[in-house]
Amino acid sequence: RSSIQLLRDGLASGTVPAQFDQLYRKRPGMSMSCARLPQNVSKNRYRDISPYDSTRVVLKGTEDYINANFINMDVPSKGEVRRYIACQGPLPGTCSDFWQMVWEQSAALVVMLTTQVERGRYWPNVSASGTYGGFQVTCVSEEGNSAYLLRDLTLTHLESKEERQICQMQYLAWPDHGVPDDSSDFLNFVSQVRSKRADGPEPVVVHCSAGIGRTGVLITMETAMCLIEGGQSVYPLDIVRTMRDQRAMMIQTPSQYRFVCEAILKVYDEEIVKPFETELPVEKEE
Ligand code: PTR
Ligand code: PTR
Repeated sequence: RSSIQLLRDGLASGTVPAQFDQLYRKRPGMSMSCARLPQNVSKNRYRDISPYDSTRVVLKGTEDYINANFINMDVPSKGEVRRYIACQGPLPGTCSDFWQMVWEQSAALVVMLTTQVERGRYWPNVSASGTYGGFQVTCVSEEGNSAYLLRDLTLTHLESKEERQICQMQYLAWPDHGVPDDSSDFLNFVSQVRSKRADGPEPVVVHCSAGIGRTGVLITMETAMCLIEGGQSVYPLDIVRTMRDQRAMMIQTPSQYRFVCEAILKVYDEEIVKPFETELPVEKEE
C-alpha cells in the first residue's frame, strides 16, 4: 500500500493519534546541559523546553547560548537537505542573541507562528528602528491579510555597517497548544513560505513561543510538500521522529499531529502540490 493510503486508513480508523503518542518526545541519550548552566537559565522562556547540546545553535563569542536547534530534513529526490532553525520566541533579554543568530547563520527568512508578542517584540514598528545589541533592525514594510503578515526588515550589523534584507512572515490564527483555525489558510501560508525561501543552504528560522509545537507542525508540512513534489513516500511519523532527533518535543499534541496529517492528505488529494513532471527529451525536427 502506498504511504498516502496508509495515512488515509490511519486517519479513518483513528489510529493516527495513538501512533503519535507512542513516539519518544526526547531522543534517548541526548544531553541538554548547556540550557541548565547558571548563566543560561534566564535565557529560556520555559523551564521544560531546552535544546539538545549536540544540535543547538552556538553563537560566536563566550556567551554562546540560545534556545534553538538546527533541524535538517532530507529530501532525497531533490538531492538536498532542507535546513531550519527551530527556536523559542525571543525574550526581552534574548532579542540581541536572536539577531546575532540570524546574522551568523545568514538566515534571510524568519517564520513566526504566534500572534502575541509574548514579553519582547524583537523588531520595531514600520519606519522606526530598534537596536538589539550589535544590530539595528528597521521595518521597511508590512502587508498582509487576516491570516498572515509579511514584513521586510533591514538588519544592520553596527560594527561593519553591513546591511541585509530579512523577510519575516507571521501567521496570525494559531493559538499555542492548538491547531490553525483553517487548514486552507495554513496551506496558503506554507506555500508562501516555500516560495519565499531561497534555494540556498541558509536555514529558515522558525519560531513560536516554545519553538516546538507550532514550529514542528510547520516543518512537517513543508517537508511533506517537498516529498510529494518529489513523488516520494510520506510517512509523517518518520518526519516527527527525525525532527525530535534534533529538537525534543517537536509537535506538541495529538490534535496538532492529526491536523498536519489531514492537511498532508488534502495537499495530495487536491493536488495543491504536484509531483515534478519528468521532462521528456524533445525530438528535433529536421
Ligand atoms: N509547565 C511549565 C513548566 O514547568 O515549565 C510552566 C511554566 C510556564 C514555567 C511558563 C515557566 C514558564 O515561563 P515564564 O517564567 O517565562 O512564564
Ligand atoms: N511549559 C510550557 C507548557 O507546556 O505550557 C511549554 C510550552 C509552551 C510548550 C508553548 C509548547 C508551547 O507551544 P509552542 O511550541 O507552539 O509555542
